[in-house]
Amino acid sequence: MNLFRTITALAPLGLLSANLQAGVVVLPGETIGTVADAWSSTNPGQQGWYFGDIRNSGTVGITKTYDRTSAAAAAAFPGSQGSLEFNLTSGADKGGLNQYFNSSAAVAAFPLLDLVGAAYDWFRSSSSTNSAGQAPALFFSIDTKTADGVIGVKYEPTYNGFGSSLPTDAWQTSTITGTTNLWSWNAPGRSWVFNIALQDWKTIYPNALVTGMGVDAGSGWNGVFSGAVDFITVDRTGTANDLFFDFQVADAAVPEPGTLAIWGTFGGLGLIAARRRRRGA
Ligand SMILES: [Ca+2]
Ligand SMILES: [Ca+2]
Repeated sequence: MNLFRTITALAPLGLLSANLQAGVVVLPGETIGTVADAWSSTNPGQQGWYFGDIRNSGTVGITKTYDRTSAAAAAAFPGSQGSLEFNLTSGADKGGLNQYFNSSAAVAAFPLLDLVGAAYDWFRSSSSTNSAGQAPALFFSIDTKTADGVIGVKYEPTYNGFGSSLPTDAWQTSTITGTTNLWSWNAPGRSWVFNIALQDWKTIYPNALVTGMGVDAGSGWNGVFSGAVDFITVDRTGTANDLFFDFQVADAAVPEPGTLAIWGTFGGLGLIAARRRRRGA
């Protein structure tokens, strides 16, 4: 777990960036999108991601503890493993991985109306002692372009068919579509409402821009949580603008900070379908 502590210790963004960028690999073999989206091929960096809102003893890092490796990653980098691991020691802990979409970022802000959906895989270890309905969530930051300002909307499995006792010790896929509920913690007049779907937010804020996204866990949770996230997909209008991120440690050797890798690349929704086909096989 030295790697984990190292990542935690890098919390000041500058250090984190420097170390992550040193080992970044752009995952070849998957579909690269339009030129506008192909930033990863010329500016691999950390793919726009940064660790955010890590509180108290919470730790978040790209580790091999809960491996999730796409077929393309396995083919391109034999032996590589990894996912984004979360470890929270108490209800006061929190941790996340975020990125902003803006004109200077890896991905530019885009109209909410162009957000078709998203998907991510998450893992809850049975060693977790927090509420059985809690797992890492996926959220979007939205500039409403109204007096309501910037809000956040969040997907949580428990509010979308996974119930109050989530599966443990096995990777799960959550898929967000137009009818998926996304709750907001700060939308004026609509916060802490759990039945507002993505398509409803588009109706409420038709001129809004999606200005960022992230995955997070904790804050207000009780007990210990151990789990992970991987395979984040964002489905945008058209087939060339979709995003896919596979968090990997670059090689099979014990990694040092300089070898940390975060892989991001772009593919169509075919990736989701392909994954499902493979799982179903
Ligand atoms: Ca699409
Ligand atoms: Ca991975």
